[in-house]
Amino acid sequence: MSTRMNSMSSNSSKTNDPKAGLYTQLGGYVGFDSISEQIQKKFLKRGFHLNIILVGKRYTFFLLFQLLIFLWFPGESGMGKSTFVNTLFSAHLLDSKGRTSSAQPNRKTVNIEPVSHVLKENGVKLRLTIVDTPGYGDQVNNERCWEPIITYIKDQHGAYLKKELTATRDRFIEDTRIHLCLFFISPTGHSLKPIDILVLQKLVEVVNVVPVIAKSDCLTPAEKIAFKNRIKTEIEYHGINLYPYASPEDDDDDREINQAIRDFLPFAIVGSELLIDVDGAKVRGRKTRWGAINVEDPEHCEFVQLREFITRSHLQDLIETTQHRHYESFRSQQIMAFTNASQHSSRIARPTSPPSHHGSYTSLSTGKPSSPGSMSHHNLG
Ligand SMILES: Nc1nc2c(ncn2[C@@H]2O[C@H](COP(=O)(O)OP(=O)(O)O)[C@@H](O)[C@H]2O)c(=O)[nH]1
Ligand SMILES: [Mg+2]
Repeated sequence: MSTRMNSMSSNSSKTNDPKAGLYTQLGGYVGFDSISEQIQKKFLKRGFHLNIILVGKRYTFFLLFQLLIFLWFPGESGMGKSTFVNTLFSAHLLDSKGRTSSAQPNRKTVNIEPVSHVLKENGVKLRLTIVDTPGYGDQVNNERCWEPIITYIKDQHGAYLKKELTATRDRFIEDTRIHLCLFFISPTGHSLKPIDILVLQKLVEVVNVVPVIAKSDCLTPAEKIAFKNRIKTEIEYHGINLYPYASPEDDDDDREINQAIRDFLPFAIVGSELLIDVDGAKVRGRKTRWGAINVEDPEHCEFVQLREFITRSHLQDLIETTQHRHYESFRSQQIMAFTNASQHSSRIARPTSPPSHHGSYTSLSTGKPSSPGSMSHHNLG
């Protein structure tokens, strides 16, 4: 406290800072500089919600011998989504659908499956929900194959809006809105498929999307660079707006960090829950016929940079951007549609009492308000 006190000026006078406007100097220590500690204490008590959705195309086999294996053991080969999340949070959160023996077929994720865990690190409580999705694009007709995923994301916005609009709303609304979509790209070494582009275009409208090249150990370093550059070119060509976004609030440091992240996109990753022996040290990695892959070695893959970005530098920004960008746009669309619908119906038949703005919900396609219980987002956006 004495250092704080010493830093105070004894005179109460006014100085003019061109940036911050008029400052009034304090005559003694007041104590409101502890607000950051108070906020921290409150936040720590409450904990954080982080919701991540995993999206990927069905893993396609691209080498002849892999095609033969596929014919022998038909089924979906996972993209490594579950393994990657377990690697990222250094905990077994999701079961791998991979084979445990060569005679077993791979199991498939058939439904959108949210799984929640509470994680604790140095007193910080994180309620993490991972939403696994079935691989898109493996039907005969892939028209609108993104719809279940987009509907799920919008449903979470709708549920939050519904709770926000109730007359006696909870002090803390349980947040199931998706803060991050990890988009897994098959390590084919070719380029994105038209279906990948379409799904990406739909996703970036509603959620923060970070693309990753799954199982990048399947590519040689040269293939990886070429594949990455092709993906970057396509993303730029199609104007796909990935996270992180530029913000007017960014200072030079933010701009520099965000540019470094954009240069990495899509992150070439490898996942593994196994500890292997490398030069006498136990590391998380994969042992192959050609050697060992250390997941945490930046020479081997970009896992460390992605983890730094998601958990250490941008966790709060992912949550805030979901609120300010994606949820706000959903909310304003809903409220505008509701206003239009109620104006339209009042022109047709003048109601005896004004419609309640609490808890009702508007279907954008029909323009008719529906009750919260019948809320559905199939027609939205
Ligand atoms: N080569 C390689 N295999 C991986 C990697 N990540 C996971 N796998 C394997 O791929 C199979 C499917 O993994 P899983 O995480 O269940 O995929 P999901 O179905 O997309 O969730 C398992 O046998 C994993 O061991 C990786 O980075 N590289
Ligand atoms: Mg899985």
